[in-house]
Amino acid sequence: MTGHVYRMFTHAIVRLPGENFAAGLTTSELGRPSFPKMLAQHEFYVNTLRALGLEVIALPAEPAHPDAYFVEDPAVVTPAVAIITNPGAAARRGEQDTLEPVLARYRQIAHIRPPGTMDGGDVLMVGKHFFVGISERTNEEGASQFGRILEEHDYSWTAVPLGDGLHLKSSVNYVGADSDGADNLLITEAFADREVFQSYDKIILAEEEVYASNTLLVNDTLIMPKGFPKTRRQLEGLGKKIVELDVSEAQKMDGGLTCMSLRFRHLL
Ligand code: CIR
Repeated sequence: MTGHVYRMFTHAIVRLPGENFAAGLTTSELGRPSFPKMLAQHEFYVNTLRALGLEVIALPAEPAHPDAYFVEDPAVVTPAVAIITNPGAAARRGEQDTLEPVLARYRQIAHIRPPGTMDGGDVLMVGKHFFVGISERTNEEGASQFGRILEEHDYSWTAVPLGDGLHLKSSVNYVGADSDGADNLLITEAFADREVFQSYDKIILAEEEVYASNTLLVNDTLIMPKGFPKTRRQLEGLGKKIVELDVSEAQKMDGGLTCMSLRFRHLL
């Protein structure tokens, strides 16, 4: 299949982690995260986005919502519309309220309404097609509402029941077109056989490196978590610039690179 001309991002929204970020939801058993380390890693992340040419809008922490710096979950930004979600975890509902006015400066707004739930971490955009994970956070109703909004804007979509993992993007991410123009997915072995991903080229993660699935493509640079040498070698085959970032503290909170920003192109 032909590769998509990658739409360059011009902006990113991030939110500072709050002092109480360790009170967020997590299933990981990687130990208690450190706030100073988290802040330093977050700052490095923001500086990396800036170095790649993005204007970064940094929102203040939300003390009532310790997971709110994972801004990817309460909203999904497409070129045509920003969709404000109804986050799947009760503790995260409300994070979207302070994000909406910021996004309204850049996009028409649509909403996922209860009983629909959705986390943006379940939404993978590949060109004009969207894969939507059905997970503990995103229910069928949330996915259908999202699908109807997409269809109004001429996007297509496919539901992907998850089984394993927190979000769809914990297992599969788009890592761009290779030199032949083929679109590539970085994907876990468990997902690689799924019919829905059949038409893509796939880079299959080593079992011990599945966390590296959460690699972020920004303007033809791949930002990957630090310390996954096999995945790095695999990604080098795509011929893109690669930057490794230490996100150990976000990982302890079940988050990663894609979760900590909302990237988009400002359409003038
Ligand atoms: C949560 O459980 O909701 C947060 N601690 C982690 C969210 C990570 N977000 C993402 O993968 N998009």
